[in-house]
Amino acid sequence: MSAPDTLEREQEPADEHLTMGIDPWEKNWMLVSIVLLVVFAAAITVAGFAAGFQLPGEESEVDPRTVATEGPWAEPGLRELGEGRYEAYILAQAWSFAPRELVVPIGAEVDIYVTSPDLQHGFKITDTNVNMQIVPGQVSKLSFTFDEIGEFPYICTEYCGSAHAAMFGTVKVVSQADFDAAESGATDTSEATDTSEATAEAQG
Ligand SMILES: [Cu+2]
Repeated sequence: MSAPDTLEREQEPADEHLTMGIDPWEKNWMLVSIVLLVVFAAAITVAGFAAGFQLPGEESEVDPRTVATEGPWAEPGLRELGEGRYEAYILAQAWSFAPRELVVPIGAEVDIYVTSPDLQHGFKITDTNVNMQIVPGQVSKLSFTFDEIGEFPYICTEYCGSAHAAMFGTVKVVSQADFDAAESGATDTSEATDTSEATAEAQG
């Protein structure tokens, strides 16, 4: 046996250690990679479906030049869709949110649509998992159910210029009675039926 022949043989793994021609170490790495892929897929599934984490959906594209004057963002705010269901249109612009305040009744399931006519912004509602990137020309949408009474500030989370820190607003989650009272107070102050007590409370 010549010397070069011996060297060549030592570099090859011994045939008895191979499974289907695969080195055991390589097989282990393949197994680890497959397990990791399964773990990642499970994590994304749990986050997306059980924990409600969603990417900002590209619901539709809008023209950033006209979005502030035409369409639903021309009159930003909350609109009722049905029993306990609402939609909120919010415009993020340098350096404010329109509207500044969103009053919702407890238990309200709100579809939140945010867009920007100018720069890239962020939209995060404190103490919730609502956290979106706002890009001009794109609509970012998330749904959230407000089931706790209180004030939840929303802020811009992407630096957008000198007054970025002044860019904030508040979601006020109130009782159904307070919400009804505020609504009827805004439209008809003379209304006094079964909500009269709540109305008096709200006005007092
Ligand atoms: Cu900002």
